[in-house]
Amino acid sequence: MLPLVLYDILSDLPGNNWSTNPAKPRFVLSYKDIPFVTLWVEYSDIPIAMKAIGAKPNKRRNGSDIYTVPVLSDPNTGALITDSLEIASYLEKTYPEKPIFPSNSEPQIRTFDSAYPSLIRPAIKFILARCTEILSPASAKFFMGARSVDIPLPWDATRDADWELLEKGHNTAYDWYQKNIIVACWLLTFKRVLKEDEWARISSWNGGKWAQVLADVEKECKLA
Ligand SMILES: N[C@@H](CCC(=O)N[C@@H](CS)C(=O)NCC(=O)O)C(=O)O
Repeated sequence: MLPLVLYDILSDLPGNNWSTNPAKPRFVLSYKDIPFVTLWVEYSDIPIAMKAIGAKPNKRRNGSDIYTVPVLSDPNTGALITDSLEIASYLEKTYPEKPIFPSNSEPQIRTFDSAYPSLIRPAIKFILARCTEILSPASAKFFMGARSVDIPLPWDATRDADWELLEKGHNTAYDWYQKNIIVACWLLTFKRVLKEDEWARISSWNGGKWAQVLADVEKECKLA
């Protein structure tokens, strides 16, 4: 099998590997033990480089075209795919071993993927400011131009309030994970059907997470 090629973004960090969207297919490729190489692209060169290889543009929120990474090229099939989740779907279909969407969870994962940025958006300015610090001057300038369309300048990396907002966003994300009703339904059965010491055993896993999940769902659903 020929190694697949992942297009990702260059940075000043040792080993690069910092950008959220390319991280998704990188995790998937690695998880599935699929051989791949990475081509690191300067942020400011993304449109030129992606056009040059014939990658499809992505869409901005207003419907206009934008060239983005990640892009994946698979020399084994000839596929050239734009967009992190489209790549994940392709990898799942083409290389089904070690599934990444168990129990038909792809729609749920896609929903989470599109909802998560709204949780951290109130705190995004200081993250964007930090990103400019790890890019080359040309890429930092390009990045500021591209991102300030949606998130207006100035970006300030020092506001304490942003830390609070980031933590608040993650508390919500944590809640989404904790209060998974399907998991809670199983936990309910375990609690009711298993012996007391057996349920205590499950309750002790992951720092008490599972008993807490059930308690939270019961409380939320007013069945406590
Ligand atoms: N929905 C796309 C978004 C990709 C995306 O926005 N990539 C950024 C880097 S993380 C990019 O290439 N931006 C180009 C630009 O801002 O001009 C995906 O999931 O791949």
